[in-house]
Amino acid sequence: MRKRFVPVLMLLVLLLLTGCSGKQEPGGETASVVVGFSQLGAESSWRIANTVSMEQAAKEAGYGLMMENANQKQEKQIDAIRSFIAYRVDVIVFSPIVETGWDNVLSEAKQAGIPVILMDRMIETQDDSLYKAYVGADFYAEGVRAGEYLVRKADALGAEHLRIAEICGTTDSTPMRDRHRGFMDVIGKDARFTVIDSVDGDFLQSKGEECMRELLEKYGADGIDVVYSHNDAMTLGALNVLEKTDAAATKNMIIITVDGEKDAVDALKAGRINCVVQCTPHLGPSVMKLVREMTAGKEPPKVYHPEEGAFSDFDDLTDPAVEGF
Ligand code: GZL
Repeated sequence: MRKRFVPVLMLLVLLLLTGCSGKQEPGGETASVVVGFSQLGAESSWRIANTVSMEQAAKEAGYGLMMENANQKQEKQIDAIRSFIAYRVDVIVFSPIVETGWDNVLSEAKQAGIPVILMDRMIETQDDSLYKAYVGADFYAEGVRAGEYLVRKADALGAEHLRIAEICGTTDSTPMRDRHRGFMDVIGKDARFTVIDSVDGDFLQSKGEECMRELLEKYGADGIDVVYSHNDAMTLGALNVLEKTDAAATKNMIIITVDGEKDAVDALKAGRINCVVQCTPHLGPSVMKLVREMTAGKEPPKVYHPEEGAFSDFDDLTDPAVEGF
């Protein structure tokens, strides 16, 4: 029997045992609302904080949460969504690891009458009726903030030419595409900046280290003036390599990162990083508020972006507001 049918079969048996009426939570109590949540993985501190936020918010709302972790595999997310449909959850929430390849399974959810909330990342589709709402960052704005910081820094330094190495997140994911696009729209026409390379770090600290080794082999520490990295995990990995290789050269580099986890903000305060663009992982309460509205028959807003900003070496870093998650 093909692997994919086993989870569905198990759920169908569970359904029969529970008399197909209310949805039994693992603990046996009946939850008023059950949310099926496909989380894409556990690749970074951001993702782990995001999972905790969802679990806590579901608990506080009194909702059952069926969470499946896909460990960075899109096909596992698709299988999880199919099992949520078989279980007849009330709402499906998922963070799509990449933007494409979702129409079929989301059409199945739509046919089953189960609303879908996209959390954290978007999908590319011609049919936006396949999802009810998107809750997550405006990644383009995050890229713009990174670019605007660099322009301000170049102005302050009187820099005539800066060579930029970009370490990108998971290819074809929304944060990777839009953090790049927003950044390039700010610096791309400014002759002072040259992006010498864009490499794929997949949002992983280990790959951030690998990328940095390759960049140093290719350009040398003296050949790189700016590192723009799409998340803190990759940045901290890259910094480990940079500081071991050429601490002096690293000191003169401009390091820009995105997420705002505690270790990155601490590195900003220690002068190891120059700018931290915020991207909050605490999306659980906003998601559960939407679930509450939708299960009460209200039409939710199609897009919800949390408030976000940035910290940098232009700020008073002793201000208690300068903190990471
Ligand atoms: C952003 C999120 C990204 C983070 C990374 O909302 O999708 O994925 O920036 C995480 O840390 O891996």
